[in-house]
Amino acid sequence: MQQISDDVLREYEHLKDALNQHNHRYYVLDDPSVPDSEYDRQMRELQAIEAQYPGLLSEDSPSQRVGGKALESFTQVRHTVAMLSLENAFSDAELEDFDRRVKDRLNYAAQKNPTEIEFACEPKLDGVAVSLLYENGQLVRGATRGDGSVGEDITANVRTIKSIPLKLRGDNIPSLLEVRGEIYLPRPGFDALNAKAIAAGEKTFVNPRNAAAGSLRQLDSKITASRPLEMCAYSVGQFEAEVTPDSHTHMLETLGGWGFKINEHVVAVMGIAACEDYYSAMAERRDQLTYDIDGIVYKVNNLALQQRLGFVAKAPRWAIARKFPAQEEMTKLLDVEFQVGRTGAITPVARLAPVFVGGVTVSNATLHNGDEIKRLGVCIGDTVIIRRAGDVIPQIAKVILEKRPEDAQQIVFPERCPVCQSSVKRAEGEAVARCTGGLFCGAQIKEAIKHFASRKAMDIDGLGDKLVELLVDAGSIYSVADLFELNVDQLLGLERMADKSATNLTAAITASKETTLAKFLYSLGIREVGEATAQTLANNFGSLEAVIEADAEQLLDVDDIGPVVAKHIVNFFSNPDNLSIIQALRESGVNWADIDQNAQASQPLKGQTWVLTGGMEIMSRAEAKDRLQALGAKVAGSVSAKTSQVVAGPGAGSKLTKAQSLDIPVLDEAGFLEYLNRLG
Ligand code: 5U1
Repeated sequence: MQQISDDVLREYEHLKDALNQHNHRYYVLDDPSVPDSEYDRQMRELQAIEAQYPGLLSEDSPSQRVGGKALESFTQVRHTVAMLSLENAFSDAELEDFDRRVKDRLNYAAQKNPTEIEFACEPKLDGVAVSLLYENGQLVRGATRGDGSVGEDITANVRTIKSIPLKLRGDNIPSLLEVRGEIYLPRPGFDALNAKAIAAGEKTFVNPRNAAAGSLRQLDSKITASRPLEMCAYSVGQFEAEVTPDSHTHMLETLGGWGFKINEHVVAVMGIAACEDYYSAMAERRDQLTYDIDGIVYKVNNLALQQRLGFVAKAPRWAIARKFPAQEEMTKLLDVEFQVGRTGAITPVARLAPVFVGGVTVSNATLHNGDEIKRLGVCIGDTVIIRRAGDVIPQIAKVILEKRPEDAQQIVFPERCPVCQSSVKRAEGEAVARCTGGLFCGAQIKEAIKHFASRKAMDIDGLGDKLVELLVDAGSIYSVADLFELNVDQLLGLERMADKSATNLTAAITASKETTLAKFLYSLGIREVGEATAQTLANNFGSLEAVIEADAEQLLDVDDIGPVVAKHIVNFFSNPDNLSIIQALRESGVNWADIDQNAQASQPLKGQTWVLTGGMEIMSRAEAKDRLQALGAKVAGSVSAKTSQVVAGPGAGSKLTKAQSLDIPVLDEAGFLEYLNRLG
């Protein structure tokens, strides 16, 4: 037996605890406590000790998250407490029936002062149900649901999921605990996994649920370890403990204390009407979540009442799932059109038989590029699965080959621009094919003008997409500079343009001449130069002349500007056509105040990241963002431990809750305005 000194043992236990704590903060609380480099250093130290003293290695060591030897097959597991499924409700009326059944069964009508039932409401994550068994705080088994009575042993795989505690934390650790929950793949992880599969020429997953299920079904747990799966706990099976929570929400809090991730949107409400409000609120937020949910689960919150209600067949009488509209549906690909964008990019767009998916009727889906058409192997006439999840545009996730009709047609990518007939070229290493027509291409001209006039660019009120198309088609404008030459008579010649609208539009065009350097740079539509990069350029160079004169080296010196962006900027300003349009714009009176470079040096919010959430009543959100960026701050869309400050207005939701849980300072709008005033 190898001798191990007390010092080594102490250090080993200390490293294990510290790494478990970092994992918990990072994967469960979303609040990293140390930089990755420090985590890696401690992990290497732990592994060095384990290599030197193999006898020390235990299954709850954080080093064991990487996966082990591949299995031959999965063994079966019998669930001591059956894993139940849920009854579904598809309407408010069905939900109200559920409430009535619960009340009838509990004999509510006979009570003197019948109150409403308290329900726990929680999102129904779209993943794979699992059971995790802990004996004296140690994870000893992970199993799939299977048929509810018998599942498969996936212990080696669940060990690799970092939000699953290998050892319970905190006090009052139960002697036996079986936690039930959902293993799921957040959408960013799903997108990255599919992007990797596409790059490697492999098959992609249709949706995050299939990807999570496929990842858990791996006999080689190293593959599971490479997938960014997460797990949220939502109930318990076997339970022998000294603590006895009296409600479902209290049970979830207890599980959270033992180290499990609990969904951030769980709430308890009184009565079924409040459940319906919760459903509507979550349906609105569904697109903003970073993971797929397919409904809301309602549970009678009081555990004693749950017990009284019991089960029917395989479902509890005390719970129900109210489903959301499906995010995937089948439809037919009727045709493919090729659209030409502002930069000449040619995008194939699928025209579909209209289908209701993800809460809206969809009749178009992007096919991205020629590679995507090949990868999907899709033909016109095919039956396809459309997926619409989150804010993203609908996608064709899969072709159902068995349903391919005999007259299905191959999709041929055009060699000439469908608008101007110029040749179509694909630069080496790029997936996108582009029209080479530049400003001779009517489509590129229209898109460039639409972008120029858009709200975040020159913000020309009343100049919508349709009007731009009419103006270009009528030959009234050929470039953005022509906008400033437009007169009321020209506008009145257009379809359905009345006197008042024409006068308003010319006034709006004149008003847009007063702008900022950042907005002007953004409005030029330089490839890869979005709002944030335009602001960075304005902040760093101070004047348009300085940006035009900057060479690649000077651009690369600026934070956040990489070689590709620098190349596009240099190319844009070395094109004489672009320079003459800029000159014409300035001669028409487009102007801004250059940024004082000395003031730049003291940008008081440089290095800070701010998040704006909820409504704003005095200042618009766009204005608030501009002000913050001008003061040097980054404005981010989500709250993390790196956020410096949150501004929360009425209706702020999960971002505010997260900021509070991370102790990030929060200002309301009045406080924010006062703060800006103080900065001057
Ligand atoms: N959020 C949540 N999902 N889900 C699924 N809670 C929940 N509860 C379930 C299931 C099958 O079952 C319990 C009611 C036991």
